[in-house]
Amino acid sequence: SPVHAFLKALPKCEQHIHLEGALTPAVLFTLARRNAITLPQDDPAYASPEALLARYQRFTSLDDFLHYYYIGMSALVTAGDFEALAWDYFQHAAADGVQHAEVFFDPQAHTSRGIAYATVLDGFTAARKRAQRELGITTELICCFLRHLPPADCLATFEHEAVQASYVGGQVTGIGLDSSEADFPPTLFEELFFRAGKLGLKSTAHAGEEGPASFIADSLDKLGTQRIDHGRRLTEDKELMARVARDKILLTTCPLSNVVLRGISHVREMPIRAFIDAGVRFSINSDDPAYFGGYILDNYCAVQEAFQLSLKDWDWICRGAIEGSWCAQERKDELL
Ligand code: ES4
Ligand code: ZN
Repeated sequence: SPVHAFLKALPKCEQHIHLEGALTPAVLFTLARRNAITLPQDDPAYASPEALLARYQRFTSLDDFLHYYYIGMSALVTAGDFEALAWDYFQHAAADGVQHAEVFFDPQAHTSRGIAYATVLDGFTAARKRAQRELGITTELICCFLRHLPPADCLATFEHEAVQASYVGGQVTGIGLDSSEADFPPTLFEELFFRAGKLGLKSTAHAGEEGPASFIADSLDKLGTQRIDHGRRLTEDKELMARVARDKILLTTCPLSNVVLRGISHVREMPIRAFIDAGVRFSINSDDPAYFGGYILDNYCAVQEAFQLSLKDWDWICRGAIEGSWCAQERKDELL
């Protein structure tokens, strides 16, 4: 349709995609077999890729999803596995009209099961180079920390020699904070974000996905993040909303994710109109495309179907996503 073609052609930036969330059931089963990884025998969801995909359509909460997400990534072992995963995502992104992608990964979920950080990084780095060369899309890597783990574990990972080298070497642009939100407030991670800031790293945190608006305020005030991932519950604090608009803080929203994980019951409940009216900058993203039934363009289409935005609205959304990106100014100028 003309609408689909219009949305596809928009110069999109994706800033909220977990590379491990691009692992499809089909690839998961292939890698598990190849790497001799045993999937849970006591959960019928692991009977087949089809059964697993069907289970993904019945998530009840963020934690229900995360359970499957962490099991899924246990099939990733070699640098080639990580490269193939990221390359698969970059191809989807390019096909959807993404020009620039800033992608998350969860090192602790790999190092905790004996996979070296260098293995993960080497795989992703190879895929990024190929994406630039063969697809013409630019990418940045954002190293996320798992907030359900003790802050001391997060600090230890941050200080690990190979991790520090990836910051100094410029392979990693910034840090993020993800996993289960409600019981793990941002204030637990002040030291981590302070140290990242001292190194000149950019930072962002998941906030206002399942947690309250105060987690958004604390991420900005106590962690010093430049962006907020999700941020859907910002509308619960109108004063904070005005400040986020004034300071041009980018929210990286994920409409289909929020519906699948039951934060809202329909995309119509996303505060898209409220954000536009208040001048709050936001981007539209896929989060975990293999788990939530859609890549970035599916999210753009769902938003358009729900809100019937104007050309001017879309131009403003895409402009905000470009301006809120962490790439060099010259690249932004190309995209604008
Ligand atoms: C995530 Cl949807 C979501 N929320 C928090 N952490 C995550 N990690 C991967 N997907
Ligand atoms: Zn996320």
